[in-house]
Amino acid sequence: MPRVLIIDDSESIRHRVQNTLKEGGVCDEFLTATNGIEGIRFLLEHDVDLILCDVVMPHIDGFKFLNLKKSRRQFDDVPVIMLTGEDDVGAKVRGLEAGASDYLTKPFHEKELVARVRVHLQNKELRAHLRAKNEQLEWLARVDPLTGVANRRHFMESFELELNRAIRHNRPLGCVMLDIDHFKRVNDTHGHLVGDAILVRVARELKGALRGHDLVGRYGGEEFVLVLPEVDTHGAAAVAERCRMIIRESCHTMEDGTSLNVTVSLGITSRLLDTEPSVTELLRLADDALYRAKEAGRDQLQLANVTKGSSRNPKALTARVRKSNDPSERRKSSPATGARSSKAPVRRRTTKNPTKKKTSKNPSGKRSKAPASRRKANNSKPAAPG
Ligand code: GH3
Ligand code: MG
Ligand code: MG
Repeated sequence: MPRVLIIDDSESIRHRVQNTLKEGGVCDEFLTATNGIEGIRFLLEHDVDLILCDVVMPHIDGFKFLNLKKSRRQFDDVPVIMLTGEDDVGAKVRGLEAGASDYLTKPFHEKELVARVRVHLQNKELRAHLRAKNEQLEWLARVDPLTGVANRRHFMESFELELNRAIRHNRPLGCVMLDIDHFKRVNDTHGHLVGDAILVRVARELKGALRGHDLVGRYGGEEFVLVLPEVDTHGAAAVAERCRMIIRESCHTMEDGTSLNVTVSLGITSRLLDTEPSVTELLRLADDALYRAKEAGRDQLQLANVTKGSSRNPKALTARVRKSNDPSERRKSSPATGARSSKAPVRRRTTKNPTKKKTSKNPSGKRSKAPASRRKANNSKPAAPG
């Protein structure tokens, strides 16, 4: 049952209001205060669903009470019905303008009091319901419902914000693109429900392996992207390697008790200091590196080939993206970081089946055209049931 706060300096009115509402069956819990200050104190100390407030009171009157209540946002949703004198139109208008939801003329009619209180309590409940629904919708608009990580749209927005921040403060920003190896086989062999459970587990492991301010987004069906603020390529490779090992070593136990492991391939890049890459460029670099990791045998990470150049012109960056001859970049590809340098000749991306268009996936698993995508590499290993 809702709780009502009655603020009135007249004891007889407080009693009458209380008895009327009790008999009317709209509420059975009451707090009574004799002035605005006492009323605010009760409001701070208790959960209150509705307030009935006299206008003329000693010390803090009804208007001052409304102003005090307005200064605390947490009370915005608690409706106030002002109790005004019969012909005091000015007080009614002033009360409504100061935030009251309604007014009731004294001496009030009992049925009217009950009816108005009931309506305002219902409205309050409806607003609370709407707010909860809105929060749920906002959550759904941001989160991938299967895995609980950011969906692609929200992830891209957050990535953009992080990249702008990194450029503004000239800080590094790591970016890792990760794709589960031979995931189609997992689905084909064990069914989509097992596939879904693996996706959930991989997402959980990624979140667990990262810091609170790192971003994880579901970029496609079985593709995730990590954005790592304050992390350079070397640091991103270390994070990626940790994720690779965690995922590779954890088992999914199936209904029959057997366990299933999956591996992932990862492409790593970062925003180099004094450059202004776009989100699309970083994703493309990470995607290219991921493609090389697939080609080189999967279950590994590869670093993007990128060097610094003039940073202002975004078109210039495309030209700057070339195979790095910088030995330090090559060092980063050494086994010490977990990355294997690909011995395979660098192939231009061509489809095995020329009719199969280059696409990437959305979280529903359906393919859609997108800038970052890759072909399947030739050297396939089965997802090892173990
Ligand atoms: P590769 O190692 O080259 O990445 O091979 P792959 O089999 O992982 O890649 P491919 O692109 O051939 O297949 C990806 C599969 O992921 C196909 C698709 O049905 C599956 N998939 C995408 N989204 C979902 C999902 O939400 N749930 C499940 N169970 N499967 C999904
Ligand atoms: Mg894929
Ligand atoms: Mg895959």
